Formats: sequence, C-alpha cells, structure tokens
Amino acid sequence: MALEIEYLKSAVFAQDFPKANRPEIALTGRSNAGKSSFLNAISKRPVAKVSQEPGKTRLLNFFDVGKSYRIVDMPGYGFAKRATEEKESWGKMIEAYLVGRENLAGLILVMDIKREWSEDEELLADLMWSRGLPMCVVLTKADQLKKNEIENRLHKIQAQSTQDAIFAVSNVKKNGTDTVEDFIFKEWVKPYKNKPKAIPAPAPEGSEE
Ligand SMILES: Nc1nc2c(ncn2[C@@H]2O[C@H](COP(=O)(O)OP(=O)(O)O)[C@@H](O)[C@H]2O)c(=O)[nH]1
Ligand SMILES: [Mg+2]
Repeated sequence: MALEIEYLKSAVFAQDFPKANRPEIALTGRSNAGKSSFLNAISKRPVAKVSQEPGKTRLLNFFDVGKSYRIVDMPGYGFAKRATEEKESWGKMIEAYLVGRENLAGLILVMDIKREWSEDEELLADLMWSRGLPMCVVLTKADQLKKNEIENRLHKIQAQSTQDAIFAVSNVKKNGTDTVEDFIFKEWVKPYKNKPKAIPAPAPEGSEE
C-alpha cells in the first residue's frame, strides 16, 4: 500500500533535528544504490527528489511517514573520489546520528544487488549492533537479474553479512518494496510504539509535591 510520505526538513547537527517524538528509520547505502528510488517506490507521490537537490545530498533529510514514523534519508557513502576531509565529516555526521539519536528504531541498508558486502556495510552493521538496534538489507535492481541469479545473490549476501532480514526488490517495477515497508512497520515501528514508557523515579519519601 502506498504511503503518505512528506518531506519535513534537512539537518546536519543534532540541535537542528526534528523533535524526537516518533520512531525514526535510517535509510542508507552507497550513492546510486537506489535509496531515493526506494523511498519513491513506497510513496504515493514522488518525494525523494528533495534529497537529490544540490546541497541536500550531504544532509540528513527527514521525511514523515503517515502519522506514525519517519524515514531519514542519509547521504550516500563510498565517494571514493571525494576529499578525505569531506569523507571524514560525512562519517562524523552519520555516526553522530546513528549513535546518538534516541528515537532511532532501525536501519535500512540499501545495496545494489550486484555489489558485495564490504567494510562500509560492516561498519554500519557494527554501529547498529552496538546499540542493540535492528537493521535490514534491501538489495535493489533485482529486475536486472534472472530469478536464479537473485537467489544466488541473496544467499551470498546473507553469508557475507550474517544478516537475517535481507530483501531483493525492484524499485522501478515496485516488486518487493511493499514487503519491506510491511516488515519495518510490523517489526520495528509497532513494537517501538508499544514499548513501555520509562517509569519515572519515585519521589523521595517525605518530599512534598
Ligand atoms: N533497474 C533499476 N534501476 C534502479 C533501481 N533502483 C534505482 N535504480 C536506478 O539507479 C540510479 C540511482 O538511483 P537513486 O535512487 O538515485 O540512488 P541513491 O543515490 O541511492 O538515492 C537511478 O538511475 C535509478 O533509476 C531498481 O530497482 N532497478
Ligand atoms: Mg538519493
């Protein structure tokens, strides 16, 4: 089912992030992996062009999904040609968000189905693991492979990554994209909402309210 996805804002620093009042799902992957196309595939209307505007490609772009959660489109990694300094600032921004964002509920790692799991993907997986947060892997451009090749790639990436939740999709044909969205909603967003709120510390005995 297509979703109401609305661009909210772009930011780099935590003080500029929207209020942490909804669970957020980070969307990341190499540039050209198909992040924006994936966002568009699950959306009623094209929204991802926002994140392709010059200047916004290096920011965290926050999108509201219906009334229940957010997707945060992150800048693509793997800019081999970029200056080291720039790559470093990218890393710091991503890490600060993934490590520090209190309402982060999961990470969607988007990969071209023809690419191999690499050190970059492993780093992201480690970050999520260290926080005890879930992730899934979305292999895009499945329309470019035959059915048995898709199966082979799924097995290979699973062996390389040791991830459990791996999906093959076609953003252009919208094959498998809704399955991913259903999974995120059922496994990450709903449980987050039902998570018991932290119990406030009791007032010290004899204290007046
Ligand atoms: N054939 C095919 N092309 C795709 C798919 N997803 C993305 N693309 C193409 O890959 C290129 C990069 O996609 P984009 O969504 O901009 O990647 P991003 O940089 O990760 O946001 C574009 O030319 C897309 O049309 C897919 O599932 N199948
Ligand atoms: Mg993009």
